[in-house]
Amino acid sequence: MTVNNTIVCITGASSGIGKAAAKKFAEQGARVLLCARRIDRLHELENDLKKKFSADVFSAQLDVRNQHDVQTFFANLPAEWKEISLLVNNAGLSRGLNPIHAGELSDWNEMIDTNIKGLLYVTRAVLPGMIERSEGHIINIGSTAGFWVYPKGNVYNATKFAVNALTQGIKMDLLGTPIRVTEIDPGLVETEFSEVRFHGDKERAAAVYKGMTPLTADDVADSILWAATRPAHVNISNIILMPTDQSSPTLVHRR
Ligand code: NDP
Ligand code: 8X3
Repeated sequence: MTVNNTIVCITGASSGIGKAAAKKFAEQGARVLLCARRIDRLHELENDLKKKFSADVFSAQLDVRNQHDVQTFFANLPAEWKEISLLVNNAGLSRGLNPIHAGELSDWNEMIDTNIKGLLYVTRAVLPGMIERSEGHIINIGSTAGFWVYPKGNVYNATKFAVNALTQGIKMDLLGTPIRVTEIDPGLVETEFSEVRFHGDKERAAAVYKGMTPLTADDVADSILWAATRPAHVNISNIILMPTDQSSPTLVHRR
């Protein structure tokens, strides 16, 4: 299937995997609808995509945690941006790496509100249009953290296990429709992810990838594009991808 001229909505497009996916899809001629809280970054990306690929881009400031804003935003999209063919539920984050008895409740709430509830709000707003038009694809960004729990990963792990359950559940509920549902599950990817997890501690974030070669955001974007461009009768359920230097969340080869 081609994504040329189709509308691809990517949440969390201001950084990392979402930003790399926006580039990849724009390069393929998709019309990209980009959401994140940092609108200045989205405008920068929009200019870049327009210059490099003459892309059609719509940028929007959106906090996926805000149920009302999500509903209003998707309900009021301009007519020429309403028919979303591919939704990439990418917005997400981890906060903290503490044992459960020392966890920050605000960190827990932020992860649950973003990774689970945010994904649900956006999906609920976009899916009815896909069902009405009998076309569409939802790609959720899960994680290896949604397959294997690791020490101190607790709530982040739980949110990604939830994404995994929701991906399976959405696919079941859509059986009999042509809508495809996929989850992409990366291991270590060097983005702003660890800096966000450690509340801006760049040194601690850099140590996560020290002495090993992590995945890049571009590697993950490649697999998103690949899943999206299979023939219409092929539904890629999951793609688990890890760096060659990683064999489980806790087994990482460092030089
Ligand atoms: P980044 O921190 O680089 O990017 C996260 C993106 O999510 C940003 O664009 C951020 O935008 C957006 N975001 C966060 N909270 C919200 C919100 N409330 N509303 C809207 N957008 C939001 O990290 P990654 O690119 O690595 O992360 C992307 C996804 O990949 C996440 O779901 C993460 O869990 C997952 N993942 C990451 C891995 C890794 O090792 N890096 C591995 C496996 C999965 P803004 O702050 O502008 O709102
Ligand atoms: C991100 C990968 O292992 O840091 O989901 O949780 S990990």
